[in-house]
Amino acid sequence: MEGCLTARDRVGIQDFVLLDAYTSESAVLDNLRKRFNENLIYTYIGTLLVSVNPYKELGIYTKKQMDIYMGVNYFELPPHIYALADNVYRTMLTEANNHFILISGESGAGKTEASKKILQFYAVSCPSTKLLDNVRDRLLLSNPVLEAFGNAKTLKNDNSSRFGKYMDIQFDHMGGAVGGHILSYLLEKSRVVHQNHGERSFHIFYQLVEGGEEDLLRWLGLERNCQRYSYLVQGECAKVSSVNDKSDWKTVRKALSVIEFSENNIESLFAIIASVLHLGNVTFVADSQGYATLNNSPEIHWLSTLLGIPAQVIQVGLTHRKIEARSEEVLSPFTVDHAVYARDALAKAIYGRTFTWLVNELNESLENKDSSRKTVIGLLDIYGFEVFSVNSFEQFCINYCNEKLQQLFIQLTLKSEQEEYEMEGIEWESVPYFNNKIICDLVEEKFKGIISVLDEECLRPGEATDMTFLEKLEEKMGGHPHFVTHKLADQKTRKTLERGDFRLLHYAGEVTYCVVEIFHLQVMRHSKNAIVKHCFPSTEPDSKKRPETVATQFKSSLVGLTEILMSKEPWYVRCMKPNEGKQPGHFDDVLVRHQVKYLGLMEHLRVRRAGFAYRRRYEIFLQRYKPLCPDTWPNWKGTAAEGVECLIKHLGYKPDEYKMGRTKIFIRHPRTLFSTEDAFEVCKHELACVVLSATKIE
Ligand code: AOV
Ligand code: MG
Repeated sequence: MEGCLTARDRVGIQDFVLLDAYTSESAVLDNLRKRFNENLIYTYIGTLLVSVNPYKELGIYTKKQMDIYMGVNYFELPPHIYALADNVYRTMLTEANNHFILISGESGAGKTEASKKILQFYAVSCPSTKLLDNVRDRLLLSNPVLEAFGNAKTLKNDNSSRFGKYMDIQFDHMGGAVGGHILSYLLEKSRVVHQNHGERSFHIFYQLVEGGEEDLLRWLGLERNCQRYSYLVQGECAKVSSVNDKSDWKTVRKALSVIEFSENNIESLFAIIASVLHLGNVTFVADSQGYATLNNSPEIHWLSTLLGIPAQVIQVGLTHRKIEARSEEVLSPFTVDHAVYARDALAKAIYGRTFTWLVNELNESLENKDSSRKTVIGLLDIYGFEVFSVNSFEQFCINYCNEKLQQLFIQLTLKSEQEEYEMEGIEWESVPYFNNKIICDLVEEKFKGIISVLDEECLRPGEATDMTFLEKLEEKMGGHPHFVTHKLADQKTRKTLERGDFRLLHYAGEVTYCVVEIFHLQVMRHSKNAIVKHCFPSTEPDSKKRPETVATQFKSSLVGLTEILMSKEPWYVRCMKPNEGKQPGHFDDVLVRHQVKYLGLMEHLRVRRAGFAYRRRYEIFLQRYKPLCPDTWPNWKGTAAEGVECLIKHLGYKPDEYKMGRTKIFIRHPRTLFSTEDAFEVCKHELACVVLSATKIE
């Protein structure tokens, strides 16, 4: 009977670490389900926040809620993304160091929403002055702009991020948000020219066509009809019920003004966006020799006007390849197929470079010119793990990126945590876990990994084909437990694999990649395009340098990202999807259980439950809390460890609440530290009063 249930039975527990019964996967799942059914989407594992996408507005992101969570100890209120944001912020201020929040989970799990909630929380809770408010507005408005240009509807998510984003929010020593910096990772450019059924291109195109002012559209030569543009109708779903392109257009337009994009820049930006649409409508016919020719169509006129390039250059550029032979340039005509390919490559290049330019402009606008010391909170919101029926180069990169972040999570939590206990001489029964390093290595290892093989094959143009690439992979990866192809598979698996595929067993599930797609894209990329040169003269890469494949560039950028993250204190939000149908109120046990498994939540919970939530070096702990004990205040004569021992005896810590390591004290529950911290605040206040009255007497 519902009435007989205790509150805990009904709503579950809010931190998996604190209760004894919650160690089995089923119990964790039960708890998540109970809470989800009560609209409680957040649960803690210590300081890690688990979030289950509710797919509906819950009314829990109001200003009132923000006020409630501001400056309150983490575990005193029900779990919330605001509690995490506030905790990170206050830790940053007290310890004066840098932090990052890693938001992970598969496509549609709620990462981007979580990152926006965190940013909004800081916008409201940080100190406010006229200057700071200006920075705040820019930080907030960078989101709709980036989403318009970098997000799109996919089968998994109506607002799917098609680029990786890492954003630093910079704070001054008073906690004011004074600036920001955005790093973007590999935009899925292929979406500009091709979308799978049920998917769209980037939002901005539809926003412009649906919402753009009459004058603007006339100036750009566009009609208010998405169906007119070949690049917008590949997925046959230009309209999405959950997306309002018209009102989003207004938001983006306004955001661009607040961020102080000049009218000139805004005009150029939309001229380029429109030119991509015109480009998509350019068609070719074969002449008597089978070479591509162009009718002098209106598209060429518009391209020439909008990009400021003579029509003649465009016509030649779209139908010929330029070959450099002994300092001479020779034109070689394209076949129709090649011309179509070159046209699409041009559209992708134009869009990709515009996106890079946009991020640079945003960064300029967010830059904090003051050179005084700052601390930062980094927000990492990338594209989530995804599997489609056909998986191409983009999925390969996206899933590799997720693999790397899972590895980082493992290194920073499961691995280093357990190693630290050992190093500190704390008795510890180690918790086994699946280490996905083996899959990262399979992809990225020097000379042996998939990316290496791809590079090697790309350097043999003419000789190498997608099939020689696959054969090389089979040769090098044969027998690897996470790699399989038609040839390598056992009989049962073989039936599920095409000859031109390879399958990776990722930490989050199996994905079958199409070799043709991956290989073709890499090889063709090196063909230079004269029109792009015209549009972006100064950004052409140094032609003397050996060209790098996109995969290698991406690998290097992920190494860079890992370095950035490793230098900061980590916090985690693990997002989960309750069902595949984007439905509110439906909790699919099998799907959630799968995520609990691969996200490593059980292992994390086991380590957390057996371990210690907080640790501090003896010197730091003693320095901060010594006023709480007459024996350690103002100066302690012995070693720091002895001082801490004396101090915590005085504070009445029970033996099972802490352990003394070689260099640090380990505290089991955060609440122990919180009560010490509260006592410290009272003591600080009393000390301040004493000092104040002493100065008054003087
Ligand atoms: P993602 O970032 O994790 O996917 P999003 O953050 O875009 O996923 O979330 C997908 C959709 O789920 C959103 O557009 C909302 O409709 C809904 N949603 C997510 N979080 C919440 C929440 N806390 N409250 C209400 N609705 C929510 V991807 O970018 O595809 O990996 O590449
Ligand atoms: Mg996203």
